[in-house]
Amino acid sequence: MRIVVLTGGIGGARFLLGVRAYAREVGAEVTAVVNVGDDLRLHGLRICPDLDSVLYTLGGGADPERGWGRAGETWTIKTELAAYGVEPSWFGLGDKDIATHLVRTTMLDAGYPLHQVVDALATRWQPGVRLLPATDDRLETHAVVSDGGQRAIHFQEWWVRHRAQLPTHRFVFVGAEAAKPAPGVTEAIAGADVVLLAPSNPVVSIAPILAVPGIREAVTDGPAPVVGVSPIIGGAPVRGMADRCLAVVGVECSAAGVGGLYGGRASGGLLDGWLVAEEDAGAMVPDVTVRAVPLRMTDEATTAAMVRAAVELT
Ligand code: GDP
Ligand code: FO1
Ligand code: CA
Repeated sequence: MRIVVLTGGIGGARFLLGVRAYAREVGAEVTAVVNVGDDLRLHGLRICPDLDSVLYTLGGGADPERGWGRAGETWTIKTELAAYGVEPSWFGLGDKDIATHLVRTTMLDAGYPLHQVVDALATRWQPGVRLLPATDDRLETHAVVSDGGQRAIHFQEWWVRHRAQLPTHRFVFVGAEAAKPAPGVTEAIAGADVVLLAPSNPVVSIAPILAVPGIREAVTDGPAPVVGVSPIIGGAPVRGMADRCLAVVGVECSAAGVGGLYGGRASGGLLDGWLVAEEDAGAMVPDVTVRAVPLRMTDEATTAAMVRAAVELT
């Protein structure tokens, strides 16, 4: 069996631990297509938060409390940069994490495409699943906000600096129209037995992947059933600020709201199946098979059971 997962960072990475465990049980191959809309350049370095969260989590090197960055991190460089008064002071890079950004930036500047850089980093972290960036091309999520006038700011400034609190009109995926799927992405989707949407942020993790021309079409027109997993339980995100992102796009923060945002495949959307938490049993999405199961990713076995339920929904 071949499983393709569309995923963001922390929520997606935890989900992939369960996908990998399930895949080992049944002998399946896993390809994860990872969001790059959060990426930015800082201090001359290219940072890929969602790719790194996935790589570190699957490789056993992620900080379990923060969910981003490395376990056992130190912050000498951050302190030194602050002593120089260098901005942005609101985005902290750890010393160990910086080694990853150095390797990546050196390779990119030497002309390697991002997917080859991911392969090189994966040689160390051995994630046990195939990792593909959604695109090798520049695709950056920006938020159009009002603070005096109307302007667009980078997603990280919106999320980390302003904690998603600014009055926000919309998100723009800068560069998306010209971006191409990274090599292997549409082929993996076309060859999949099931496509899973991780319980990632639908607005700023999954939507930027689908904004790459060709990816949404590969999913909707492909042979594989598509099953999503709700990141919203009992009307709230399990962590993070998906509620604020959903408000920007005018969608109710509920399992049914996010299911409706993705939409049923038979009605021009994406989903054949939608997994919601037991708390949300009874949630309905037109043209979609909805099932309620425990959706808290407390450990790998529970998460693998979620994945099994998702696969068996189709
Ligand atoms: P990010 O890119 O680091 O923000 O991570 P993702 O977009 O991949 O995932 C963020 C989402 O994961 C949030 O909206 C959370 O509600 C969701 N999430 C985190 N933990 C859990 C969990 O245990 N169960 C479910 N269903 N969703 C979760
Ligand atoms: N999140 C923060 O809240 N504060 C930070 O200083 C911060 C630094 C950071 C550095 C590298 C990295 O890969 C991720 C980092 N994050 C930080 C997390 C990240 O900005 C967001 O959680 C994600 O982009 C949302 O998916
Ligand atoms: Ca993200």
